[in-house]
Amino acid sequence: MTKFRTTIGVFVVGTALFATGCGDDSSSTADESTTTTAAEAAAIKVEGQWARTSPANAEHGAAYMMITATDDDMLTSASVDASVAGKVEIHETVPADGATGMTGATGMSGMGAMTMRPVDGIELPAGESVELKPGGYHVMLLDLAEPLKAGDTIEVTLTFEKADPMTIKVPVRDDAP
Ligand SMILES: [Cu+2]
Repeated sequence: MTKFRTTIGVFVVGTALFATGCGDDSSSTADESTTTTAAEAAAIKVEGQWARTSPANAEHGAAYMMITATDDDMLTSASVDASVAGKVEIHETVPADGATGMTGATGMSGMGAMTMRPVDGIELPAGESVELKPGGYHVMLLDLAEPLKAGDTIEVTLTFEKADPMTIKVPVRDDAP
């Protein structure tokens, strides 16, 4: 009887120590401070953010928004949780054949082939609203964990040259709001 109790006690203590040692596991629940009140004092304002739905099997997605900085700043990077996408880049969309000078071909500049490329960042001149939109700058979500679906909301963390990083909630939509 005594020996039995001792065994139980050791087992419980051992379990408690093990749990403490692993306190930094991934089961942390999202805190409830999800309102946007913290943004009031920030030097950066983000509006109209949305992410485009991906067709089934799409590996990549994009997020758009309007960013206004009170002081000159620069959007230098963005990130999302690994459960959303494996990698995030800041992209700009440019004509695929932008370097060629097709002089004289007026009126035919409509739907040329477009491509996109990573940029080091996006300049945010003081007081000026800079728009990330389809066909222009965007936050590129690479290697999506699963396709983006309308009604979903993803969290995107924006990093700036001067302002503090901020995490915004980005609704997934079929079209621009
Ligand atoms: Cu892109």
